[in-house]
Amino acid sequence: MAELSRNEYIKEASDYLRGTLAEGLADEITGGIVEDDQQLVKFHGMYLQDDRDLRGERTRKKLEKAFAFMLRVRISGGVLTPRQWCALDLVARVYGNGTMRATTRQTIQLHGVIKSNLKATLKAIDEQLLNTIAACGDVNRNVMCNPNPHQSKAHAAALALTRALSDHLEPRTPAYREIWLDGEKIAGGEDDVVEPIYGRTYMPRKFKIVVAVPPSNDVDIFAHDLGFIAILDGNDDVTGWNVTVGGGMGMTHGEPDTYPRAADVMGFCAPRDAVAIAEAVVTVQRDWGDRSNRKHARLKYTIEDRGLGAFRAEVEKRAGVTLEAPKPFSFTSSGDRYGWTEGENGKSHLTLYVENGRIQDKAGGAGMLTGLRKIAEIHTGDMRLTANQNVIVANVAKEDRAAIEAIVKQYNLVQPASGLRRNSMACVALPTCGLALAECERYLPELLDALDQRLAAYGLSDDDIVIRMTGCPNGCARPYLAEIGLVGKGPGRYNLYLGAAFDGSRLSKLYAEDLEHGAIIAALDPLFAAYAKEREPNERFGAFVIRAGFVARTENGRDFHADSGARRAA
Ligand code: SRM
Ligand code: SF4
Repeated sequence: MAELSRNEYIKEASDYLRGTLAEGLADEITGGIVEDDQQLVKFHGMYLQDDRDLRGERTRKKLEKAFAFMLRVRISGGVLTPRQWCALDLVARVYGNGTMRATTRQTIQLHGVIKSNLKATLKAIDEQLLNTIAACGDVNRNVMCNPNPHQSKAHAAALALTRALSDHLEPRTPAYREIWLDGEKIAGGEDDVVEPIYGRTYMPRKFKIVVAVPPSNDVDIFAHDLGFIAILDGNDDVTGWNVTVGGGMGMTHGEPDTYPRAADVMGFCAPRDAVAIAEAVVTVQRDWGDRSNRKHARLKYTIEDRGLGAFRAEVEKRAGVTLEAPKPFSFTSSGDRYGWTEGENGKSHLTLYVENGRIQDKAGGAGMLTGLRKIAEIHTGDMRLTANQNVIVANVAKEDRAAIEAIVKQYNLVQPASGLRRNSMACVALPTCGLALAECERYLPELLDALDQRLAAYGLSDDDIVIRMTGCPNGCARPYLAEIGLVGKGPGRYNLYLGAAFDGSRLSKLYAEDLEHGAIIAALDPLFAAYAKEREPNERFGAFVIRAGFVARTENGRDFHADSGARRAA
């Protein structure tokens, strides 16, 4: 048997995720924590990071790196009360870097929290009945679901399942309360008592679940380890769930054994069986997943290696449920609906665009941080985070609408001008992400300015085209499911992927490598020109580039690295 990865030993020896975190927290000599604890702290929803903009200068001055922690809150389905919103906003301003980061998984990240402020931050979060447990680490992460409140009946069922899955699969170790909230120390215990689902070595790797309500695929169901697609009857009641397994984005440049994969639809289950199916999928992956090679440890590789049939049979056996054949469903888009929508419950909902998810006040620009706080201070409904890094002011009472509209105007919470920008996402990357190879969040707006000009020249400004960028191939903004995907290769250089489906159901393919700013525009410009001239009615950009022969179709993850081979002669 292959040697276990180092993380497996760290987990095994950690006494259910305690490690030496408490001691490390008390050590005032360094702003960091020891290496093994850096792995364990992820299970508590935190990453040790350093400001990469300051690395060179601090090394020259022989100073320790500018360490600070990133905290990720666990927010099932992305739903927060206005009070919780205000509390997170305050924590971000007092202990963080003064911004809130809406993530691609419907959570809020706080960056820049120094070690000595960690406990105070986590206490403030706990006071709002929120926590950061399992927001990162080899466990089930934040469970996502479609936040569209205008479909309230179906959404209510999706959110209820989301919360049930999140609660059921939350780690049970008392370590979090003990270390961060001065909880009582509860010693020892057998695996089946302390962690009945995970055991002491938890999952082989991160695990992600989403719930989608067609026709919206805004959670990108095919990008995740496990998914549930609501199957509705004529009254919008959920009759059951199609179960998807084996999606994932992460890959490494130059290593074709790693690849993004679109999830398979494994079967259909009744509403009462969904949690049991989820637990069985988790435990099969717990036992079958690769614990020696972390690059091969996601469920997508287990399914590739063992086959979907064998995996399904084991899940059915463990859950005591026979899955039915998948039911028909149809998605139309993976984006958000901006602006006001009217709900079935007589309330209104306002979806606001957040540039790359960064909620901040900009000098002379949009006052997103203050504006959203002002809204939350008077709002009686809820605040919802979308999987596209945007925010919905949901369930607005009729009498509050005018006041909220006035705040939107006052703080310039404007809607994006172009169809490309409406459908854009960028990951965090520099300066906080330790894995970034190129700029992302700080660069995409500039690139969009240039691309918008080209689109305007061809009369395409209003066309919805999905573009996503990441600073490395890990795929945090799900770029391989974007019609235009840009993936950091090195400083100022990106690989260009094309041909994914607008509804998120098909992966893209590599079109060109190592492009700098001018080369990206030069590569896309003729495609925009051809699209404007030659597209068929209602044909999406991702479909057009395949039909027109610019790029080959990707059937699944296995052929992702195959030569696109279809580039059209000029
Ligand atoms: Fe991610 C690692 C940020 C969603 C795939 N991701 C990281 C880290 C923690 C870097 C690290 O390990 O040191 C990044 C922290 C940056 C920072 O400074 O904040 C990071 N990931 C993010 C966020 C904040 C991107 C964003 O701009 O919104 C997203 C937070 C989600 C959340 O709230 O939980 C985020 N990451 C994703 C997604 C999208 C999704 O889940 O829908 C993916 C692709 C889906 C998937 O998991 O396959 C994703 N992140 C990764 C990977 C590659 C995993 C793999 O299987 O290979 C890594 C690297 C790793 O795990 O080793 C990673
Ligand atoms: Fe960092 Fe890469 Fe994820 Fe971007 S995609 S946040 S650069 S790990």
